[in-house]
Amino acid sequence: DATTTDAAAAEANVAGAPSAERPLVGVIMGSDSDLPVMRAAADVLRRFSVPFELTIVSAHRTPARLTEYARTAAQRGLRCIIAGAGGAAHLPGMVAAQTSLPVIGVPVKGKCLDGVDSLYSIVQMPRGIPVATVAINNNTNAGLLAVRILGVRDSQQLAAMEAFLDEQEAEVMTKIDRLAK
Ligand code: RP5
Repeated sequence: DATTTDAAAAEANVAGAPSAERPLVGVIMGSDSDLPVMRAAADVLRRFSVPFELTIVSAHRTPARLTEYARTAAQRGLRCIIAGAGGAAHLPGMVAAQTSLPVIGVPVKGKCLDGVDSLYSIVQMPRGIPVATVAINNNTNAGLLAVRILGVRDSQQLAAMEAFLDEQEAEVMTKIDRLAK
């Protein structure tokens, strides 16, 4: 149907050419309407040459798919999962409940309540099932946190993250210099 076609087109657009390598990060979202916001995570992963997969998994509309995705994630080689959702955002928590991989939750800002509903749904996980929650719509930080998680076991990724921090600092220093002139 039209929704599926739109989602597939948008997904292909975000994911770019399929990676020949096995994905290390799973980027999932509750709906294709989250795609414009989730794009930033894909951009960061691409920048750090991290193989990733990107797809739609809805906690409410495709609960069986959610279980299948979460329960097979580790054995498929994923090292962490970025899960974005809006509204009553159960996706990250329900994924974290069914995998031992680290899960990064992205509260997506919907049409109501400025995204505070999503933020509270994701950040207020009960004891025992952690979800590392980033700021509302902050997929850049979700991507960067995923790279840092990979950096624990991958010295190249660690070095790439250190270079990124240096670059960021240099950019600010240039602006400070410019302002002083
Ligand atoms: C959530 O419901 C999705 O993550 C999305 O942010 C929100 C609205 O979904 P649509 O009605 O746009 O499909 O599950």
